[in-house]
Amino acid sequence: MVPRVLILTTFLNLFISNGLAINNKRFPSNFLFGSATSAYQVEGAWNADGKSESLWDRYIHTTPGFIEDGSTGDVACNSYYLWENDIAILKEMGANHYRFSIAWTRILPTGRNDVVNEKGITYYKNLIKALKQNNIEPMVSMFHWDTPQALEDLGGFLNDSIADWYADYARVLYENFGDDVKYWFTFNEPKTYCNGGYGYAYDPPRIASEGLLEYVCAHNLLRAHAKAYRIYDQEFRSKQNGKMSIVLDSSWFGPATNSSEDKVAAEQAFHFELGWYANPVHYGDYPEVMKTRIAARSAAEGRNQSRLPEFTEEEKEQLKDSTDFFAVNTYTGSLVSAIPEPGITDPPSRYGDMGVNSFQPDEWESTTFGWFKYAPWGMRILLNWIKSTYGDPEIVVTENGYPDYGGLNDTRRLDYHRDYLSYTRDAMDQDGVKVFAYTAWSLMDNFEWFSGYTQKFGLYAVDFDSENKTRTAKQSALYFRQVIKTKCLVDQCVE
Ligand code: PNW
Repeated sequence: MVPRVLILTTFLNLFISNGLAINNKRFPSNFLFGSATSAYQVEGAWNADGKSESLWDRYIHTTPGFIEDGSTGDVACNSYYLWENDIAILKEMGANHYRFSIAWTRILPTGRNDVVNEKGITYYKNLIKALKQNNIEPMVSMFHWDTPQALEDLGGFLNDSIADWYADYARVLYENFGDDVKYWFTFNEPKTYCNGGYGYAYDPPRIASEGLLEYVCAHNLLRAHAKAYRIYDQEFRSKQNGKMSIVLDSSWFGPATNSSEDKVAAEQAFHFELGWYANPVHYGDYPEVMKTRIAARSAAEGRNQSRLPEFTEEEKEQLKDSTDFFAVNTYTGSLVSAIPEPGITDPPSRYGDMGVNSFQPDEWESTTFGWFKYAPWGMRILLNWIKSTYGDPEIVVTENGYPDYGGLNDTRRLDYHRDYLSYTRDAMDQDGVKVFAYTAWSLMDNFEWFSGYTQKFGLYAVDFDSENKTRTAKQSALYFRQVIKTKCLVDQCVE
């Protein structure tokens, strides 16, 4: 049961918002509101029923001090066993869709398609069927950072062959789940994955000699995406009628001043952060500014070729227009200023390549996360940038959410979702941006990567000490339920 006082404060909150006038125009009736999780963060059962080790399982079990509270995702929300409880809270909220991810290691324990693990298939089949029965549209991420360790042993995303391994995996997913899945995502947040997985800590001497391995990871991941997309297109789309995209994460970037230099700098930041992935999947290649800058800096470092890999003509063809809509995760933003050309460093850096300075002003409200300040007005900037740069695509916000240290009375999370939704509604209404879905990260508190269980993003709290990992609605969930029901952010909307 929901305490009365929570309900009361929820509604009082609708009127107060740090002076921001919340958009009172009702969302279109076919607009989708939903919530998201990912396999490693919620499932637990890390070695149950034929699942093999992922890179996260291996690293977390062998690297003390890696996670802030020394925890693991071994059990997490135990959703592998308690998925019906997840459906129950989605229903309670009235969610239109649920974005979750499939663990590659549950489906293909060797990483390759020589063995298909039927128990893994059954798990996701049950989940997908139950979602459909409850009118909750499954939005399925095929990969949310949990690479099979067997493939990581072969170099993971630094190995060109990952594109074929991934394509084989994708085919198994379409074959088994494709009849019921209308929204597919090949990858979640490649930028954050490639940086976290193959950034500086990975192998400094190798980075010094070969250049940034993040670029190599990105390159192979994009090749994998294109292959998976073409397989769907050629072999499955006509029967299954789904749509596919890749989930890209980006902050918004605004010029620090009105100077034309700072405006160019902000544009450059967008291209290096979002265009890096978005340009290839729309136009078949990296942004011009990345190609020129990295080539020039590579030459200045004395290399005889650019550190940014090149796509073959065939790959460019495959990549071009390889999404059916735009999927974006966003949490925060930065201001950007022009700076003198950064000096050449050894090893090279993405900061030097990007060649601008981005920062979050002190006066912006902080959250519990260092990288992340509360800056909702930028939602409109980000959505407009996507619209104008990528030919006015349909857009789904696949993640947006707010971290705190827990508690049911999560006023600031409620504000956050409402404020971001308000600017989303502004962008739709006033700028004609075609947003068709919004997904709150996360459905429930879960294993928050390096922060373990210290940082919470959930609309529902999870009692990790209880047998059933009891899920309880927070104030933000109650608000979200109201929004879903009324398609309205305030208590009275205009049509
Ligand atoms: C996303 N950053 O990751 C992920 O998709 C989720 O799995 C995660 O739980 C959520 O955001 C909250 O952290 C990001 O440092 C993590 O810029 C870090 C960054 C961006 C995205």
